Amino acid sequence: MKSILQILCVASVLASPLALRSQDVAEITITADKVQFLYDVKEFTVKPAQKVKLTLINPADSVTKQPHNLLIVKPGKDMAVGMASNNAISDPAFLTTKNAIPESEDILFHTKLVQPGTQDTIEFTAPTEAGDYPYICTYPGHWAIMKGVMKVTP
Ligand SMILES: [Cu+2]
Repeated sequence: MKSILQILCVASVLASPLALRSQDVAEITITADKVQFLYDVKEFTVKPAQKVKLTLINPADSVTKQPHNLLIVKPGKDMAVGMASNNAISDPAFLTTKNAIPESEDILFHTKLVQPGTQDTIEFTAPTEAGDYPYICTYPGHWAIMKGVMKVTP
């Protein structure tokens, strides 16, 4: 009888032949801090045009009950999109049906507004252009510190 370890080794070799590795889906999981407005992952790297599966987890917290989202924006546009979210707070639908996503052409990909104790997974194709793509939470007031960078590197 084969050991579990042997089976796992065989399975991982079969699942990721070297030649196909650049075509693999990048699976990224980012968890919001329970108390502070922070993501646990501040940076991740993908290849141009790589398929990406990104999950944002918002851990349950009965005290703060703080929702978060995650938006990936064009290089250098984190402040512009963040300011747009601050300005959108007067819209009554902003924190409900609009998922705290401001209207901006600088937003490339985004999760929904993730309530405590839930998560959201999005799938997208990374930009073809190499660069540093900021990601931010646009719940009003969070974007200045709740941020990270998706590096697209050949
Ligand atoms: Cu947030």
